[in-house]
Amino acid sequence: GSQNSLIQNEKMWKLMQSYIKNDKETIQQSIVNHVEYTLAKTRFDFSIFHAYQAISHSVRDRLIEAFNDTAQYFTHHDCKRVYYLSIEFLMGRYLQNALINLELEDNYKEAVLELGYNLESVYEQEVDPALGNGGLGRLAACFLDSMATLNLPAWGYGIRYSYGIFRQLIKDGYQYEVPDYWLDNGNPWEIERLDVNYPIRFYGYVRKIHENGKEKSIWEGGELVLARAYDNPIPGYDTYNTINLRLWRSLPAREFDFNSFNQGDYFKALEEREKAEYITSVLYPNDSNYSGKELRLKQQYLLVCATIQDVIRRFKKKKRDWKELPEKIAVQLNDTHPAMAIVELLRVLIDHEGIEIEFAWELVYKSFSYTNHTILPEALEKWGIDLLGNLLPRHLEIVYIINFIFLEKVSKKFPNDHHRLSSLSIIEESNPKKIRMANLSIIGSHAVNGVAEIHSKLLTTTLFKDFYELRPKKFQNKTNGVTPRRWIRCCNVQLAQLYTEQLGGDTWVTDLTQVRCLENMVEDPDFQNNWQRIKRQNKEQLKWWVKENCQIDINIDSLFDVQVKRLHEYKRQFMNILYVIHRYLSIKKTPADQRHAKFLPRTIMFGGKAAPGYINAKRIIKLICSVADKVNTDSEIGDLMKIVYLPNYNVSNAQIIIPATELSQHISTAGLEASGTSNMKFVMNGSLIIGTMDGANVEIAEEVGKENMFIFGALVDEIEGLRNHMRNTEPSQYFPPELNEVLQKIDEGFFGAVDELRELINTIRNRNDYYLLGADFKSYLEAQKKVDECYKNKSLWTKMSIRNAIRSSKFSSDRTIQQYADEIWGVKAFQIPNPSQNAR
Ligand code: CR1
Repeated sequence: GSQNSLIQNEKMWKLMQSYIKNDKETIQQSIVNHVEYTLAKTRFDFSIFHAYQAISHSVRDRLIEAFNDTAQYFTHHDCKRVYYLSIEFLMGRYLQNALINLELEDNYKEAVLELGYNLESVYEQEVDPALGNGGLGRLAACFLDSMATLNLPAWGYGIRYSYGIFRQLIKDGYQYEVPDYWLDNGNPWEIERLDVNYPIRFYGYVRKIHENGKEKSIWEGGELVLARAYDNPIPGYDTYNTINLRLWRSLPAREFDFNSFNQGDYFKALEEREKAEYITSVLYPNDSNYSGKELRLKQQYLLVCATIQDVIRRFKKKKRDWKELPEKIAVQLNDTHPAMAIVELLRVLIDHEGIEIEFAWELVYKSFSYTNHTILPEALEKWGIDLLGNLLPRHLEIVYIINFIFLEKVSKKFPNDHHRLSSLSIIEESNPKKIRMANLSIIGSHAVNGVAEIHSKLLTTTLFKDFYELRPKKFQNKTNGVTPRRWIRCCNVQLAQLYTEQLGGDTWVTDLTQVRCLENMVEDPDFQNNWQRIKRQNKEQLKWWVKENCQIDINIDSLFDVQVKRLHEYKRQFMNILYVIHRYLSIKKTPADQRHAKFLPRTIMFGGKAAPGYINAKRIIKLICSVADKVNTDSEIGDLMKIVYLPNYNVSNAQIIIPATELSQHISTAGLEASGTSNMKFVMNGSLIIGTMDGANVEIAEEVGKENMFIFGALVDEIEGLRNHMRNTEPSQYFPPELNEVLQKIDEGFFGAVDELRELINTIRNRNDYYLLGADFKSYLEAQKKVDECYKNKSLWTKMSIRNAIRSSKFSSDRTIQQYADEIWGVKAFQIPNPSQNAR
């Protein structure tokens, strides 16, 4: 732990009171100082990457001033704090976002230009910090931006993985995974806290002793490692507040292994120590899929244990009663991955602080709340009791105690209802027995929420029905959102400019509802022209990116049709490509001289990573690439149709792809996509949606109007019936003829790779079409037809696009976070005064 001694020296303290100025000369001097003293560069070995490093260090200095002031201010006001615990934070690049939030982009642009650099090219030098898989991790990142901007006393806690999500290469139509050692060139955005290290224990045993007639539990033995803090400043927009994302890295504990040492095995001793570093070395690359690996549980516990020590140390800084704990802290669990925090806090309170269990339990569940992100059964975490009891023996005991107390209460309310008891129990009575992390999270929290209306509703009627009947008021909805800073202001600079001009200022960046005022511009021809011009420029940029990264020339006048997201069967990229094949075959059947009249040119783009072990997802990539090969080289097709697999989809290329998209696909089987968040980003950037009534699409339709979208497919209440129908129907009768034709072509080897593509189509044939591609295919075709019709009418399309964008303000994560703050956390804003230059 750190020692809290003061800076006593007056001279030193006085010198620390001044702020760095932000005029051009001072910025230039600070950059040059970093070139000379931080990087130690000379005239003869200096690249644009070094310029990026120096510029980032100069921005970092400014961030740190605000960061330190904010932390002090929160401490001084003793505010209630929010701790957002997440196993993933998918941050994306920092530099541009930091400059925009600090409102220093123009100053730096000018300063850097005179030093010979174009700021935009400098941005491109940054690696994309990708410590997350997809929506869940990116949501956590958007939330941090909103918490900072809303001046909330909040901190994020996560893991500093040495390897982020793998880099995806596409070769011969197959995905290859390359390790992402993102720290290779250093990371100017973090502050390593050499003095913040917490011990973390694994394995060992529980010893019982008796003191004053009471039994005490002591967990000891096993292995110790250290968790070290790395702080990442998160600046708010239009505020001086800068909050913290604290990431933990594992290190060997300081005690030397004297046993091996005394036996003379020095190298063995060092080898043992190395193992400790391995714990936080790699992010598990599964999205919505539970893998059950011990190392993953170690990661989760390391995050939880270090965080709870940090939180308690901060709480105890002031002398106060334990009963104040829930008035001073709110801990949000981003899914069940950090759920052991519930048990860990209880353990510390009863075993270390000597608090009675009933009272301690009350403090715990009042402090915690839990967000569920999926109802997919394969994603639900259930740890075998052998594995858990071996790694965390005391925690297993405590889980049994919590469960016992809880079930006692339930059986008073519902006597003899064994079925109910076994579904509510934390323990699944399977062989071997398992700990259900979702049940633990619900029982240990005062609030539980889903991430879109339809999803929250499904939680209370299906997955968590029994819990809902027990405590209906515990269950809430918090529809997801995305930050307009990164997803409009940074990624679509021209659209942002248009908004600022039209609205006479840029306060829309923190109050997105203002863009609704542009409703009266929808019919304005000048406004429409500007809108089209901006979309076209964004399309140019993507065209260039595709040329650079895929060596494919795409038609700027074609409809840019995009599906980018993790590869998953429930997301139905498969259905998309099957439709593309149908379209291709239809073009081929049409006489050459009629093709251009009958078909609209389209560029269909896919992107997204498959989990390395997810065979079917990889087969879908192969199918897309095989079809792309065939179609793109078919001289009869020309630029009527191009298919592109955009490699290595991540936050920084999303910032290029999304503003350039005209149609985006969100076509999951109803009920399976909890929310989706890219749908919100696309809509904000004027893309139309083709999609099912699932997740946040439902609320997007409420906001922008169904007539401005292409909605199709079965509704959630129809799914069960359709699945039964599918299982009871002759396979040859089940698929519509258009789909049968497509499947037959694949089966014949028309696209090559026959063996694996046959395996793929067999996963939906033979009464096995779990995600109901067959049931939705027909209405998908009809929706696609409407897309073509609308796109032919350029002014209609433009108006629809404008309406989508200006009616999407609900989906700002500022709205989401304000609701969490008011309805779950009970925290208030604390805005620190903006210091006048040169005086603190
Ligand atoms: C959901 O699949 C949602 C994000 C963020 C994902 C997606 O629909 O938008 O969470 N779930 O809430 C997930 O990653 C582990 O579960």
